[in-house]
Amino acid sequence: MTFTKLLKGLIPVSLLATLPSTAFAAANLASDDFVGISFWLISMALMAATVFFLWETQSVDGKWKTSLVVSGLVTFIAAVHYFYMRDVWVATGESPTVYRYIDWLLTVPLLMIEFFLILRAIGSASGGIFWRLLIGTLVMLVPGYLGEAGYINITVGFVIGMLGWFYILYEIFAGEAAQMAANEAPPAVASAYNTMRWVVTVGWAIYPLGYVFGYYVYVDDAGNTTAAASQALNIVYNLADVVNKIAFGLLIWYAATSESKKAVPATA
Ligand SMILES: *C/C=C(C)/C=C/C=C(C)/C=C/C1=C(C)CCCC1(C)C
Repeated sequence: MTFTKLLKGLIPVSLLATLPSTAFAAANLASDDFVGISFWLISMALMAATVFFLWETQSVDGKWKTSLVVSGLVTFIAAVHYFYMRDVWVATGESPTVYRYIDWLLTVPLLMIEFFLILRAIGSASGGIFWRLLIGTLVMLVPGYLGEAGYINITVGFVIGMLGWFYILYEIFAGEAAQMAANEAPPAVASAYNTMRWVVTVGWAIYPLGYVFGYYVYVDDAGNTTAAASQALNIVYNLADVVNKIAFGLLIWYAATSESKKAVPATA
């Protein structure tokens, strides 16, 4: 193993060493606390996925490396948040929404930019694709947060957020990104792109549905989400993140490794 290879392997390991300590959760997780257990399971899965994606950058062509690094950043950022959320949950029996939003504010734009990155790896994707996807995510998330945090009306925040999401869906199903994928993507990339946009449609629908259930359906007389609903919502969000962050990253990994394998060997 060469020195640079060793160095590359050390990067993910040293990143993980910076994870917050979690002594409180470790000492207090009850064996029937399924929300806590799901936080625990998913945090481990996210951490393992991070090592995997970063490690695999070594076996793909240069132009695919950025996509895999971004997948690894998404699971890394989420893993750290899950460590915090797990500890807060075990300590208080609550999971403040603000942690989800801080995570989303970083990971969702990165996930959207993956569409731009894989298109850039196969051709010359325009900067417009990048900006439209980025702005769409912010229009989706920021009003959602303002609504949940009480700065604006809950319904207004929800409606504007939905428009942001629809704007993203338009771009990846019918806009410039979709046209480029249809015209230029080789089969493995086209199939990954197609599955990725269905993840953004079906997998992502879980979060606005959670908003509807948590604020309109399962509310007590004071207008707060009931405890049972908030437990169920946390488990559902946690499982959703497995699909939307880990499986999404695996789709990119599939496109990247398939394309790298078929590359013509260098003459040397
Ligand atoms: C890894 C985390 C992901 C993929 C989170 C995605 C979050 C959303 C798709 C949130 C969507 C929302 C709307 C479409 C309307 C307003 C309320 C939100 C922010 C929950």
